[in-house]
Amino acid sequence: MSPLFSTDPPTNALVLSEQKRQRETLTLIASENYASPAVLEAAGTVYTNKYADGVPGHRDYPGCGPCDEIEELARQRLCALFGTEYANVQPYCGSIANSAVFLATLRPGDTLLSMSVEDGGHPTHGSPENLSGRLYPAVRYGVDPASGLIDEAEIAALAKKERPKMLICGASSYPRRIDFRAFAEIAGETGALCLADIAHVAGLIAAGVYPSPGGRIPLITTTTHKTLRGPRGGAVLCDATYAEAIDAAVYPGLQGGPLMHIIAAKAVCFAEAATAEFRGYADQVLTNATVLAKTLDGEGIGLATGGTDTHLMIADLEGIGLSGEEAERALEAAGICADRCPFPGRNEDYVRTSGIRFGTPAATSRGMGDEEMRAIGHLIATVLRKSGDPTTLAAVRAEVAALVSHMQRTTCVYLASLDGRT
Ligand code: DSN
Repeated sequence: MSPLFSTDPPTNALVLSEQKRQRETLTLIASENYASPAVLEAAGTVYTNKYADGVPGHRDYPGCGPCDEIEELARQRLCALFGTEYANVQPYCGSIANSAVFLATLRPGDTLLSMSVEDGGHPTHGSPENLSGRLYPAVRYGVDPASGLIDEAEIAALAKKERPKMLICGASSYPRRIDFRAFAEIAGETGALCLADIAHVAGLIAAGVYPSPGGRIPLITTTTHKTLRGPRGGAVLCDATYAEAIDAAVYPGLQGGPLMHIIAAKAVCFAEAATAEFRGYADQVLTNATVLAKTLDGEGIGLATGGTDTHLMIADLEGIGLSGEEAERALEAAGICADRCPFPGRNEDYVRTSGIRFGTPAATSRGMGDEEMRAIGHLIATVLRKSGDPTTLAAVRAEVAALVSHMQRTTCVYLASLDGRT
């Protein structure tokens, strides 16, 4: 009997219930993944008991020797992974990492130039509903409505006109490569600071299958749990000149004590991401996305930009006559988790969208490859076409359950780490 079961049966039951959900359904949410058993183990260690406010060597509490060492290890591994001079691994999440960069480098009223949420950007890049947009007025760029692509010439013209203090690149729903070199040049020509938020593609960059902003863009933020496949959390990477200001912005600027157990898990994640096995994984994430996109295309389902060269794609629901919410609900009923999103270039909000986002990082962690992606593409098409037919949804759910159970037995070590719990 586990300690959790004997102490708190209701919570234990809910953990098992989430484990069952994760095992029996297919996750195509582009920002989700499965942390490895080693990452989960590190996240559950006694480091959770320790206060270590400050940075290694300069803490506000005694007894921080092992904390200093584990944080230094994580920092150095992260710098090596992305080729940057400095890193702060304390941010609790990506939003805090972005806020730390703003706090370290901007004053309230300074303007941002960033991608609009409607076209795939992130709310913490200056949306009016987010603190970032309240403190730092944002001018937004989008994608070309016809091609769905970021238009660097348009951004250069906007930057020249608006003279923002900071230019941000990075997105939550953009299926193509971001030209970090072009963003660095625009920032250089217009005197703007440049921030690359690589939360979505960090694992792909670490594996060398996606271009890196390292060495070009002086301020980089990321999360650690998406393609990077670590614990939930954030980090800032930067040139050494920003190190002190970033540290002070994270603590005491925005946070209290760092989550040392999560920093330990980040250290494990950064070591895993430096392996040949991880490079193979990232390569397969991209192959799987291409195969899934081609299958959807073959089924007559349109995709933003016509496809993908990342881990994600955005399907167009307009021709099918479904809203994003309706598609999301039907897919969930069929055992497939994918999230609705505004279709780029249509100026939609989240109330009624005509896009749905599919990503392959989690499915690839379960050992799925080309064959499974083709099968999944056909199942998605069936669900979208017959979303109102409960019999079809139940039949697809059974097929999905069989597929994920097969993968579970044959390849996936990730969800297996929870086996044996009662
Ligand atoms: N919420 C994340 C996503 O789903 O893309 C971004 O932070």
